[in-house]
Amino acid sequence: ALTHHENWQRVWHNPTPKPEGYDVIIVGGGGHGLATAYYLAKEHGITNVAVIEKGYLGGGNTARNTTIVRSNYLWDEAAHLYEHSMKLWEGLAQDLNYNLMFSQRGVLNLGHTLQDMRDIERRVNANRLNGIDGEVLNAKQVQDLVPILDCSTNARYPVLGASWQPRGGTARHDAVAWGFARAADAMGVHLIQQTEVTGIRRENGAVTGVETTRGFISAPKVACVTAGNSGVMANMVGMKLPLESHPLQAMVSEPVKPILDTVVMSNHVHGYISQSDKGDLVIGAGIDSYLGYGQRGSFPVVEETMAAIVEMFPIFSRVRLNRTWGGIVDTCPDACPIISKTHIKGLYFNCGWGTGGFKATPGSGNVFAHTIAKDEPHPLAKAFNVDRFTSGHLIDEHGAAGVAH
Ligand code: FAD
Ligand code: PYC
Repeated sequence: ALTHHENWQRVWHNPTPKPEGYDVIIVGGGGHGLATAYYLAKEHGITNVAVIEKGYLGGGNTARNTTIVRSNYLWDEAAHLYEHSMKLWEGLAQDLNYNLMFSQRGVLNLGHTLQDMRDIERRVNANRLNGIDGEVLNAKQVQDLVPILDCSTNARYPVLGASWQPRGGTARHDAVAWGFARAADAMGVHLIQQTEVTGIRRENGAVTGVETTRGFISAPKVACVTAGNSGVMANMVGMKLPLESHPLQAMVSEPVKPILDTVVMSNHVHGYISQSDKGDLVIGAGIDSYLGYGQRGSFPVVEETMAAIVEMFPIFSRVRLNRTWGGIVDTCPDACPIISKTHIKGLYFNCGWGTGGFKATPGSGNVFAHTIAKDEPHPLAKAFNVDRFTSGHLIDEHGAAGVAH
């Protein structure tokens, strides 16, 4: 059908890099990099910006995630950051004039043991004290919300209850990248695809630009937003970031009629599932435990994930799986991101979002743009400075991470 649609208007330009350079170069054209460019232009009036992407826009983890959006993190610092993002999500489609298919269908985090339920109660209480919506549900309330979930007492890991964030949900991941890209491009940002950054040039302790597969491009500020490749970027300037890069897999089934109208996550049995508007069951796995940069994972993890999903939803045992894929996630020791200046003047990192950064896309871009524009951390980003790994002020969010690692 597409063959008859010729001469479509480009949604963004395809510029060649400016010989005179830019005020800011953003390395990485995923959701976070594009959001950063958008807020730099929109909120700080900085439009002489290039986003340099080695592949295509949004082709990294942005296009590979299971699209779950929520803000129910335990500690104040993280809760405020993710809730800032949630508030931006709530107006983002209008702001970008782009249908992001943002759907606040609610997110359930299931509890299968007494300790799970204690942790859920603690986190929901903390969320409510921070003004974030959340409820503790018992097994009957969970069953009422999701009739097809096996809540029987003879399940191998019976459901004892759940946390419920009604404002949580899903969004169309590609649309998020495309919406930010189109809006940034319209304000003059250069989106430079198929161009890999291979080095970061410095003089007298300050950044002067980046080496790329299309030659040198100059800028006094370089911001790396490269997810699973952030360790590689840091190596270019002899820095070691406390990051591990792991494969994380997801999969979709064949499309089926509407059957699941909320998001169900279980860290204990370990699987999470929602249904896309197209009808596919969107299913996510735990990380593959080995380190690597290949955007694929191992088969046993797929098998274990399917076992977990069928354990919770016996009704899905005969649904056929259509596709599986992997992304490379950058995990930090405290399961929180790094949003930071560095000891090199003009060099910034935004990474370490690991298994959970999709939900943070607008908030991350918003606070990172401030950090770059003002050369000082946004108040919500302060606690996520890389210095916390030497000061010891870690923010342990392993309990709230959607994926155990
Ligand atoms: P990316 O989208 O990966 O963008 C980084 C970009 O940098 C890439 O496009 C890459 O090509 C580019 N790049 C790297 N090196 C270079 C270089 N040298 N030169 C130029 N460009 C370069 N999060 C949630 O909140 N909810 C979820 O449900 C969820 N599910 C997930 C499921 C899976 C399977 C995976 C893999 C991740 C999931 N996540 C989830 C995490 C989420 O996807 C990421 O945290 C988030 O998308 C990161 O966005 P980003 O823009 O930083 O990274
Ligand atoms: O962080 O909510 C999350 C998540 C869900 C699936 C992967 N990450």
